[in-house]
Amino acid sequence: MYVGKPVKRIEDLNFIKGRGNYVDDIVLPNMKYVVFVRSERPHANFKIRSSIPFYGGDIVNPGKDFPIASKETTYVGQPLGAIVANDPYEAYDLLEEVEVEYEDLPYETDPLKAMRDEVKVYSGLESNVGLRKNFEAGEPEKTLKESPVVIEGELKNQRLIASPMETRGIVAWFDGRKLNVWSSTQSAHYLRRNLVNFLGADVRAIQPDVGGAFGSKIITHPEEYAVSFLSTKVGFPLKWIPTRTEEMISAGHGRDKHLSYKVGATREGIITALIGEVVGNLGAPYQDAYDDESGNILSTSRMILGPYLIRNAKVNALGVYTNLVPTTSYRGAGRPEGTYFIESIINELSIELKIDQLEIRKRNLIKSTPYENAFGVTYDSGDYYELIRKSEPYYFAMKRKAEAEGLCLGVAMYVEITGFGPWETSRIYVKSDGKIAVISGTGPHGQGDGTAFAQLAADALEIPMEWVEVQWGDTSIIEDGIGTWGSRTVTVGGSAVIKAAEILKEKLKEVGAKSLNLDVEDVIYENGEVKDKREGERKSLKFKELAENAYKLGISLDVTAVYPVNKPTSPYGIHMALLRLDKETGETKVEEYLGIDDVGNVINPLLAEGQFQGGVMQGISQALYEEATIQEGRIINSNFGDYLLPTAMEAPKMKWEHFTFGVSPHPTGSKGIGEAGAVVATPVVQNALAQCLGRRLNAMPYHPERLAT
Ligand code: MCN
Repeated sequence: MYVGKPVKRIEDLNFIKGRGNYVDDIVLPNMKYVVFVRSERPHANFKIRSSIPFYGGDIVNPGKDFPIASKETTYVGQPLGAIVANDPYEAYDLLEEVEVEYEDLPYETDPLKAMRDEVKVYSGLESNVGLRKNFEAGEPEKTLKESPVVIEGELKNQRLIASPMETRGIVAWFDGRKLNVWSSTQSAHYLRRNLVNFLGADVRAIQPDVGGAFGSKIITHPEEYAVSFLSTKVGFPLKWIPTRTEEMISAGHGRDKHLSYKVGATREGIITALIGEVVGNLGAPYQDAYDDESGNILSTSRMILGPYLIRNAKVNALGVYTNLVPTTSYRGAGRPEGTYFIESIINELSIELKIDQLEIRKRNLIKSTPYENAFGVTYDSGDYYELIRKSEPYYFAMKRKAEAEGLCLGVAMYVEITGFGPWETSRIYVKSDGKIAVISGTGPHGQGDGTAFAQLAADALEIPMEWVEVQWGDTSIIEDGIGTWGSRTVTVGGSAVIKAAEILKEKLKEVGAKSLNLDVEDVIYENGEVKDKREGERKSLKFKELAENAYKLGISLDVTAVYPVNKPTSPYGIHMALLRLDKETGETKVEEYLGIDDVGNVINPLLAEGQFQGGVMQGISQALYEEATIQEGRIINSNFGDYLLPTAMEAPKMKWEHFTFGVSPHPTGSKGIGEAGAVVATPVVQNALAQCLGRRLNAMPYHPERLAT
């Protein structure tokens, strides 16, 4: 059995040996380079004057401002058109040949102001409010009025810039019949579908190695549409790779949500009512970024109830267009914001009512699972009290240490939803020499799911892992697929692998039975062999013989499984940290961090713990370091000198514990962990600071100047 073991990543050897193959490594004969002219104004009408061939919106998308703006620009960094050059250096030099004449229009970057509709962020909009949905359950107004304790306030979850090591990038080559694209994407299949719709051409999309994404490479960005379109026109391959600053001002941003709230409670700290308004900054209108009903803002609003028994609640959710880069999914996509909001609120109650942080959470916890929260989200399985019980020894030890050493202790719980559908695919085929190819419709890009797929396939087929070769990220090797996001890959993609392996086993039995001149009912599949199961019989065929015979018998060992998914599954956990705060200078350092998660079956603890650590670092970073700083409609810290990312120096000592009180209904029994750390670590850190300072905190990131006394 491989599942459950800390098997080392099979993906890494190539990278260690410097054999990674990223988009920028792809060089095709006669390839030329694209660079984009970008808006320097947040909102303006514009005209282009160019002494060289210029491909603007009138060519790429005539009569529309999307994906390339043709008349009206709506954010700084928006692509206004492209030029083509022989090499990247020439391309940037040639930018000088293009002049943009702007006629400025009023702009708005603050969603709370934009929602008043005094300034239209794009002239084609009826209203800047692009999304409005209300969630209500029980009697929130009445209960709030009757509550002995009422707290109210505002919380801001700032705008973040996903900062994968590799920027986006695309190579596009139209070979006369088909468009071939290589893109740094989270899903080759999703990209292919979008390009087919946009161009009406046959498309093969390939995801080479990808140096991280964190959600920012799900949507098809304007540049990907434009370069693909141009390659069908110019007759040679095109490459586009943005600079880091271009990436930071034009790839989809994350978070940027605001909550105003009123919460009622008893004097014992039990929440009786929650009324809130969630306002999400959509940024400039860009359909691809947020046409999904289950998107970020709704997810925040529905998950704001956390793992707590809150039955009287009302949340108005609004998505507001502004003159900033569109926001899109960023690790957690709505669940971190919901968790941040409720965990900040419960922390405030703990400070106000002087109730211990763990105790107040315990008092509010849901009683049992499955549980449907007041806004209709199902928490499928688990034991939330048992989790608290397991966490108590750790918590009290950390509390003693905090008191003894003058450290700040922060706690937060979370429940989230992962493993989204609607389906996923896996294809498995066996070559005549017995080697097995496992292909997934997903698109991992750093998480290590390839290793997990090999473990799952090897276990399901009862064979050594070394026989399995895992592939993904090419629309020509599997009929279709969804992709990697929403911590779905091992649970949904892995379940598709198991399903394909089960289908394959039936085929192998058929081959074995025919080879042994038996009925299928007379054979069993065991340890990679087909055996005669009748009493006293010993005849069997090894895997390699089965593979060879299949070809001779004219039986294909090439199967594809589609695994449908109706409902997400719900991991949950409790995290805590010890933080050192210098009250005089405001300097902070998270010293110790502990996460206790229930993510169902853990397929590979090494991979899962790696995700825990990475996610936690991103969560800590949101609390302490990162923020897209906006001045006069533009982002002024669009480089790694000014936009603070954590390094290994900022990483605390981390410990991860996991328990399986609830398995998911999928064949893997797993729940996702790819986002959990980023979902919960942010409030853990803010809560530690607030507990130490004894006051409410609501505006991250806590750079020293915001904390210094
Ligand atoms: N795993 C496991 N047991 C479980 C759950 C997960 O062993 N019960 C392992 C899996 O085998 C896999 C990893 O943990 O190796 C994450 O699996 P999963 O929770 O299914 O999440 P995904 O693979 O779908 O990853 C998506 C998630 C998201 S949404 C973002 S954003 C994110 C993240 O993963 N972006 C990342 N982690 C990232 N890690 C890297 N290096 N780069 C990114 O861009």
